[in-house]
Amino acid sequence: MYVIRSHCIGILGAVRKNNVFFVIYSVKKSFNIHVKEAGIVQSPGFPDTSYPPNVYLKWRLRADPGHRVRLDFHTLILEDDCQQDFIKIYDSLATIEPRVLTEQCGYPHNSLKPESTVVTSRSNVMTIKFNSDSSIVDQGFTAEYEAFVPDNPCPGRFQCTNNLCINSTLQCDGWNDCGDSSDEDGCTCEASQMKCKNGRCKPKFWKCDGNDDCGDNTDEENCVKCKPEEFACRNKRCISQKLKCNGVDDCSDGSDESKCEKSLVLQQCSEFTFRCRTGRCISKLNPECDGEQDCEDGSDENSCQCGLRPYRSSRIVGGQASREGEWPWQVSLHIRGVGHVCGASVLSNRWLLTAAHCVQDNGPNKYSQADQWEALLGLHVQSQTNEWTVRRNVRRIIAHQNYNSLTYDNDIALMELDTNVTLNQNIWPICLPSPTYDFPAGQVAWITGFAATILQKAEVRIINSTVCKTLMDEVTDRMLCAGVLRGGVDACQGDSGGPLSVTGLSGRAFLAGVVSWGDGCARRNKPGVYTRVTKYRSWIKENSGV
Ligand code: 4AZ
Repeated sequence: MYVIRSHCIGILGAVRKNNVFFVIYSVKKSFNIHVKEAGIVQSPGFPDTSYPPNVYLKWRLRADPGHRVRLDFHTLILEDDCQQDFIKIYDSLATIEPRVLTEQCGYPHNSLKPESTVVTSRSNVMTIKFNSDSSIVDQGFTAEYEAFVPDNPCPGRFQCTNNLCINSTLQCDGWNDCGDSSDEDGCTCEASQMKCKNGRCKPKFWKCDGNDDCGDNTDEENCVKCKPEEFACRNKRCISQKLKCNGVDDCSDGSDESKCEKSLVLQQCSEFTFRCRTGRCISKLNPECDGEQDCEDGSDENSCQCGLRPYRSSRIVGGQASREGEWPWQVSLHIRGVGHVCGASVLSNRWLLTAAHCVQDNGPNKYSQADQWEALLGLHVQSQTNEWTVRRNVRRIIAHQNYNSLTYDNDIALMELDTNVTLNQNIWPICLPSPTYDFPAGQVAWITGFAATILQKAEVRIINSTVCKTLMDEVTDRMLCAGVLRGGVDACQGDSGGPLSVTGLSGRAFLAGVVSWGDGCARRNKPGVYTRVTKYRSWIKENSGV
């Protein structure tokens, strides 16, 4: 829905000067549109590139007499300063201030799909004016317009309080489709739903999944069977709160001592403890590369040249396009003569990690052969290499021996480059989590990929495995689900093999998953499924030495 291609308008001249190519924009254009049914307006360049500086565009939308015009913004990513870059919407033909319906600028935080902004005219004419200044450029906007008859604004559909029309089946389904929640007010919950204290209905399987789905946290209350004065161990035992952080492993899995000031060296290891190189285990949760030495031998802080962006660039681009150098472990894997096919992550100056399904032969395509591949590291925009970009041939591909092409179990593969790369500000390894690293449900994670020309990023959340198993077919313990259950944000085909990055408390990024599979892309209640990297820590070490 977001990938609506636009033609580039407004290039007035291209000048070559000292071998630098300048494109000069200066545009003033008006469009007259007769609104019969629905259509789309969008800023030039959207969604692939930034909108140009110094544009002034005007769309005049005119519906038949007796109708009104409705404008629904799907994406809005403009400079955050309404003085310079803005959209103004007027009711009627003349763009005079008393006729202004609204002014829009800035962008909603970290969201690929902003809450809809709906504007309706009082007459049958609406004028949209878009201005941009000469300086910073953001991604732009896309808005859908339609004409309606005022006494029947949403024929066959549900009318939200904010005047948006939505499909009637979306009413009372637990999701805020209107943007103002009016489709979820006053609902009677179905058998498969639970009733929140605030009156909302939510799917029952969301109870106790670590996310506040109700909005008032009622779905997360009374989840643990421990009494209020008790502490819930990760192994499900209940112990007195008083025993927490008392220097004794009362849970016997270390979890009552895992988030304390001092880490404990434990008598016995468990699936929740960190194993130092000496073989002894410590109680601290996720101690690796957190800047503090917790193991006596310091092994929790060894091999920590990873996960921190070495330098940060200052260019600010809003929305889903990432900044240059923001994801220095992202790799674009190309098939010779074809181009980008899959993503991968940098593990070291010689090794990449990707998905096994990217490197399977497919009829005449011999994707399992190393000489078919080319790895592009430090890339920000496809087909635009610069001094930081490195192209390497692939020496060896090691796909997991137990990869199952039917279930996508063990969807993981290593790629060895033919020569080492020099790590730089745009090429940097991501940290590998130890087998017991905890990525709890509800934690924020980032997906990145080259599905569009500029490296895209999107914020998702780790999803509870039990919940995921009810939503997706055959999710094994070696898989991890992440996404936005409401839909609209997800990884997709060209992103396969790429990273699911999670930033730890230390600010370092850890590789939680490898983009693997899904039931379509960005569908409601169909999260993305990722290879759970913690399960492959020793396999990676044995096969690559990393
Ligand atoms: C794919 O075809 C693919 N929505 C990758 C990820 C997802 C779906 C499909 C997740 O490679």
